[in-house]
Amino acid sequence: MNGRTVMPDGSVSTLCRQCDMHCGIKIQVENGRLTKISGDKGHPIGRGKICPKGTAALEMIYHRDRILNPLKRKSNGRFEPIPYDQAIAEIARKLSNIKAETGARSIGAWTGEAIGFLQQEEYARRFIHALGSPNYFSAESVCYAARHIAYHLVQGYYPACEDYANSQVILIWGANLEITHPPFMREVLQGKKKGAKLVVIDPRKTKTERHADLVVRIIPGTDGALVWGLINHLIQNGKIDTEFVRQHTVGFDDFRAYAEKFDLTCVSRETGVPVDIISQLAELIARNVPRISQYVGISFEHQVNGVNVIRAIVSLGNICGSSDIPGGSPWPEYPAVRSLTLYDHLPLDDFKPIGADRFPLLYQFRKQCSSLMAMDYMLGKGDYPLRGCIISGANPVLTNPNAAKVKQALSSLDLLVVKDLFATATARLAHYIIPAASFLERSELHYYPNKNLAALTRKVIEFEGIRNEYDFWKDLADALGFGARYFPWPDETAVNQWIVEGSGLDLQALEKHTGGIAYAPVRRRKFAYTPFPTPSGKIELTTDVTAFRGLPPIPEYLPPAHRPGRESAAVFLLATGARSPFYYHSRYRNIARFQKRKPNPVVEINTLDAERLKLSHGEKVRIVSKTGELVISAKILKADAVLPGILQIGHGWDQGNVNLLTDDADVDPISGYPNLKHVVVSVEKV
Ligand SMILES: Nc1nc2c(c(=O)[nH]1)N[C@H]1C(S)=C(S)[C@@H](COP(=O)(O)OP(=O)(O)OC[C@H]3O[C@@H](n4cnc5c(=O)[nH]c(N)nc54)[C@H](O)[C@@H]3O)O[C@H]1N2
Ligand SMILES: Nc1nc2c(c(=O)[nH]1)N[C@H]1C(S)=C(S)[C@@H](COP(=O)(O)OP(=O)(O)OC[C@H]3O[C@@H](n4cnc5c(=O)[nH]c(N)nc54)[C@H](O)[C@@H]3O)O[C@H]1N2
Ligand code: SF4
Ligand SMILES: [Mo]
Repeated sequence: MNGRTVMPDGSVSTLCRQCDMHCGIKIQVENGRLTKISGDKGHPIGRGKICPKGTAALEMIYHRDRILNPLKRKSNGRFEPIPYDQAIAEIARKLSNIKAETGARSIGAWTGEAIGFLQQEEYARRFIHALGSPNYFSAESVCYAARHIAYHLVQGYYPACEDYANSQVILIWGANLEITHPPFMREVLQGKKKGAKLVVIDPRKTKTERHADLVVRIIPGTDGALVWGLINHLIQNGKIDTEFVRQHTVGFDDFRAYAEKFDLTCVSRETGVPVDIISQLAELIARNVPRISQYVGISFEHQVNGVNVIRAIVSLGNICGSSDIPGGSPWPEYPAVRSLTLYDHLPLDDFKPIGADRFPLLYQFRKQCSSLMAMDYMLGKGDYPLRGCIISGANPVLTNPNAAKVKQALSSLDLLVVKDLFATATARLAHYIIPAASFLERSELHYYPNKNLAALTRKVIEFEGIRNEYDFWKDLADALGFGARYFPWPDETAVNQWIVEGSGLDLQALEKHTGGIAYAPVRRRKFAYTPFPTPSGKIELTTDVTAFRGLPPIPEYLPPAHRPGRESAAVFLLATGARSPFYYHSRYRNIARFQKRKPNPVVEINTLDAERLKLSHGEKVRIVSKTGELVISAKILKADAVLPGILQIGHGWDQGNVNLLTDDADVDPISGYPNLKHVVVSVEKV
């Protein structure tokens, strides 16, 4: 391995970017090698703790399977190394041809979670936009944007992390923070130490549940009924913050009238949650208003009425008066840094961004094109052809729904370029694979908006010939003739300098203080002197924005189309993608010590269901959905670990891709997000 450290020997402080939490870490440099990684005790995020994924960073960068040379696929399907400059020249020529033949919008750029949501993705957006195409795709077609839309519809902002540490009741809706967001979980436990009660609402037992004071084992897809039941109970018992509601909300009369349908008995019938548990929960909230904080998990984005359920949950917090108060849901502030995107300079909205017609809010709020619809455009079923795509830091063959279609669509492209550290399932379909630089090979700005801190990840190592994200997009722009105009900065440090210029942030200071520098004092109750950033300036308990879908102003509850146990005994509801502590989507499957712990994908099934199917632990089952089928080993769970009739399979496995079963057409009408949590399947023993 030809890595060369760019720091002197000793201990270097920086941020972990093995996931989006950005915990502080320390890396030991010895004789030009990175030898050890550990948590940075002095950093406010992580406080010296590091999770299994974080510990794998060095194994990942020095991995023997890492791609160190650009590769080109030959007509016989094999890949062979080619010089980087030649690869860039060939890719640029092919992009020019596509642009000349069918227009720039026939080309898309796509980034994944590994790239993050700030400047790394902005390079891709800037490039594709400068080329003349509006088609930027990302993992945000299946993650985060739907929740962003929901929060924005109600209150105009997303509270990056609620104030769990000072809360009195913490509600975790369909999420497993202990595994998925360890630093948030630590704040939850801090809150618990000070007396907060923790409620976990999930059809399945999770690690997070171990800390719960109240567990709500709910029928999947019925959370909307529970939220409305709680809203009704609080209103009926006069437990809401009437003054806040009067001054700062719109739509309350209709909101209250709709809630009246949800008395606790009917909610219990709908959700399968015993009345006494619902009453305990309602009373717990009522006693502790307004210091209520909540976390809404990915399970809501991955269901067909997800945006509206999240809107109802956010509204619950708001009528309790927990917006932007200590112990509630903070309204975050961001530094006044510059954006690298070109939306204000080069409007391309008239070029029909893919998905902007069907899912206008995804485009309006996040400037995201629909990656699900991109597949149709690649297959010639769109308004115009999508013929070229550059993917960086994503693995859609394993992470997008309807994997067989994704594979077919990507294989049909005239040009597919994938920039990755490894020859992933997606990279293997590419015409060119470009080696990627990991987070330890670049420097980027990061913000912790719940603490008003800005921080910088530091470049600690470089590998000969591997270009980082900025350099790659700049090289391509140079080859296409628009580099000087749109990518004028010589390197990443110059970009960072440009981003912070005029914001009051100082790059050298950030470099020194990896624990972050405050960009503004933390202020709460901003609504007392600033209107909420919604059209009315108030919390919108009702909105006309969803009328484009023929939806009413209230975020109504929609009973799920299928319920476990209601149909034939062979029909199950499959939840996909519950996170494992070792893996991050498709990542880290090649880390040997993780493989030993969790070598294969499994389907989790309740022992009562297993008995009915005469199934033993480890036996193979065939799972069939409307979209496809999968043969997979069974892992039998205790009767109380999951509701009967519900299955769970993790995503990201090459040798058992659960997205062969998920459907790209079964979507939330507001966000366009796929149903990945409640897939109807049948099961048989093989
Ligand atoms: N280790 C690790 N950490 C990660 C990731 C990873 O891959 N690995 N991925 C990161 C990313 S990008 C994301 S989006 C987050 C996701 O983070 P979380 O939102 O915490 O995701 P999950 O762990 O899948 O937890 C979802 C839970 O929802 C439950 N659930 C399913 N359907 C329903 C329902 O109808 N109602 C309710 N109430 N619950 C339901 C499931 O049983 C499951 O326990 O994790 C992030 N962190
Ligand atoms: N069935 C089902 N599918 C799901 C989900 C689910 O719950 N169920 N969850 C969805 C969610 S929430 C998300 S966020 C998506 C995530 O979807 P993706 O973003 O496609 O997921 P990853 O597997 O994390 O892909 C990251 C890729 O980037 C590479 N990589 C790592 N570091 C770098 C880097 O520094 N630079 C570059 N260029 N590449 C790098 C990795 O090797 C990996 O191949 O998956 C979604 N898919
Ligand atoms: S939670 Fe783990 S992977 Fe994520 S930043 Fe922290 S140490 Fe790294
Ligand atoms: Mo995600």
